[in-house]
Amino acid sequence: MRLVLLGAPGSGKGTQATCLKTELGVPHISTGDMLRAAVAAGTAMGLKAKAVMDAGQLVSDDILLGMLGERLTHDDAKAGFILDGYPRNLAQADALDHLLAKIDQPLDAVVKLDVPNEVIISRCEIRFKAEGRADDNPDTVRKRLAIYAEQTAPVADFYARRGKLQVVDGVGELSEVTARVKRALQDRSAAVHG
Ligand code: B4P
Repeated sequence: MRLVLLGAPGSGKGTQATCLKTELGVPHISTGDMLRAAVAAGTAMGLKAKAVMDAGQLVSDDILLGMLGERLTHDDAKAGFILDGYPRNLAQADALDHLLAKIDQPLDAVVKLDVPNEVIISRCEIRFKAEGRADDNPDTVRKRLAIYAEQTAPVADFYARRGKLQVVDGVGELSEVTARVKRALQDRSAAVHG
């Protein structure tokens, strides 16, 4: 299963990927986690990315594509993956298409988690108080939501035009949302395989 989870920052992509990865038997590849690991390791790329992330902006497409291309060569990704946080703009969506065509591993499904902005702001505020992630402070979350609306929302249309997009209500108990995503994947599989 090669799955992309789309959704605004704080919509629960990472949370749902963690719930789904064992069941689907594929790794959870989060570009946000990879960038935070690079920041924590103090690499040159991490230091460059930190300021951008703390300000709620997107890190450069070149850095992301290099990082993701390398990650997809790992053995565990041969069986598929749940991609969380990528693509975040149309250039990244295009780059992903080319990358996957080159390794002959097209996407099976794209699921978007739909969550209203006010719910997102309150979720991130809770995490900000608990974990102190700089990009979770309410002003930065609003900035991230604006960037999402401008740059990432068109990615959903990109996949809708290819007949790959499914939209799932991301509000509710974690297990409820997981069940909705699983149902969407089953529907998709039934539609493709009959
Ligand atoms: P991410 O790490 O991707 O952002 P995130 O806000 O953590 O998103 P996610 O949707 O995974 O939310 P989560 O499950 O954690 O990106 C961080 C930054 O990295 C970006 O701003 C950017 O700078 C950079 N970056 C990453 N990818 C990039 C790319 N491709 N290009 C350029 N830059 C990139 O959930 C959020 C909170 O809600 C959690 O506290 C969770 O517990 C809670 N929650 C989840 N589901 C819930 C539910 N059903 N009910 C109640 N609470 C819930």
